[in-house]
Amino acid sequence: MASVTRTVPRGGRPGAAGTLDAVLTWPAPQIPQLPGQGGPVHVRDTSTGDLVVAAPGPDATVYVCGITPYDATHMGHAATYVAFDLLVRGWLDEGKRVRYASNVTDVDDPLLERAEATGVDWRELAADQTALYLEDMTALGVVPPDVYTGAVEAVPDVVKAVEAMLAAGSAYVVGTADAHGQGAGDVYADLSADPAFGQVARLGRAEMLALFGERGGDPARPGKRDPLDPLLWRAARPGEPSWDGNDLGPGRPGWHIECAVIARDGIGLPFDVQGGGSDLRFPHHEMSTSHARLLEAGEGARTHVHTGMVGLHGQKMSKSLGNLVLVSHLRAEGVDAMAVRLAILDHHYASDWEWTDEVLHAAQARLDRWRSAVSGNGGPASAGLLAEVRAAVADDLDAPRALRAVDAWADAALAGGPDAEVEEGAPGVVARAVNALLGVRL
Ligand code: 5CA
Ligand code: ZN
Repeated sequence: MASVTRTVPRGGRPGAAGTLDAVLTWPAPQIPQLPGQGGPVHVRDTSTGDLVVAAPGPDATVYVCGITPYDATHMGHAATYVAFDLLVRGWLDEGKRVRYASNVTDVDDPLLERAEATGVDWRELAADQTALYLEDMTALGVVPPDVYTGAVEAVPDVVKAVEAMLAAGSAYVVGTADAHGQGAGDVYADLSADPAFGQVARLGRAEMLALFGERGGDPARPGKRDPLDPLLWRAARPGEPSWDGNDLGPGRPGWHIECAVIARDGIGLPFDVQGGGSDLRFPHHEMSTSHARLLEAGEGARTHVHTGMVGLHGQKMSKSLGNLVLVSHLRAEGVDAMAVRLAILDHHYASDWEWTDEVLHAAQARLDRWRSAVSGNGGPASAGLLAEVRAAVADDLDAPRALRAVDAWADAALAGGPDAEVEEGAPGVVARAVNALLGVRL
């Protein structure tokens, strides 16, 4: 069994090797109090296309898929986490008790391949990149998850879940040459055990097969009952990290079961919203929702919400392509993280968009303008603006609409003039609203 050490101290840089500080999180931003309360937050459910109330009950639960820490944090990641941060802020403004869980995929093929290619220990790579990510999220003012678990920490619970699926007949073993010990093989989920499979992405079979092959699946693996059946437990191979799998034999967890188990243990099943980028719709969320249904013989996420892809030079920004703009690089260049956040918020979360220098310059100019608009003691009335920003966030997290409203208020504030109506204290209310609801500190 590989010895598992991780060295990410709370909110800081990796410490001396050999110490496991498993409390992965970052400092919570202060969320100012606002007068009144927001209405119910609606989001677009990507499985049905309908606009739905994001959390119908008094508690609001969300699981957002976290990073695979081999190159963090590019603008696509940042946009995705800022989008779900608006959901959390909208819910808090609505008066919900929010429970937010997320993961770090700190054992997976892409991470191990990058570590191998660069000659860095995979644990060190994961710890370094996770630490950078924590700093980036802190700088961007993202509200941290309440439950934040690495795949490594989740291994014992994944093992139990896979054993239960085997016992229930919803999983099976495919033998491997290298496997030894009791399990003696890789374990796959049997998708035919889940009649609801396919309802998240609603794709045809050919498209599912193609995407499964492109995004980490193994449709050509001999011995599977269905080419789409996803891996739950990978038996140990020489040179790969592995953990005690109890009856499964030594190995490591599959990707989709990791998120199903961390969500179940962190916020319980079913939960309100499963979030991530649109690249996770299939197979990842289709599979993890299917696993969740089989684990509890019920429901996984009630609603799926997916962010659009941020591109650079006409292609999806991705670690594998290497066309990245990193938040940490911008920060190192002295770019204000609040300008980065405003650049993201200038796009509706569900649309695909391109990162350009122009986008950032426009955001910097807007930030300067807003800051001067709130610098006085008095300004145009604040109540209408507060209501409009609240309504925009509640309406499928429509950040661009909220930005236009603040722009209009700032224009009026800066125009001033002898006939201008001046409400004492309005700039303070506006600054607090922009901070609490949009996460932009002025
Ligand atoms: N660890 C898995 C999820 S369990 C993973 O997909 N990690 S990731 O590092 O590749 O991506 C982290 C999050 O950022 C995911 O929600 C992913 O959908 C999102 N993401 C990745 N690239 C982009 C992009 N170019 N634009 C928008 N979101 C992106
Ligand atoms: Zn995930």
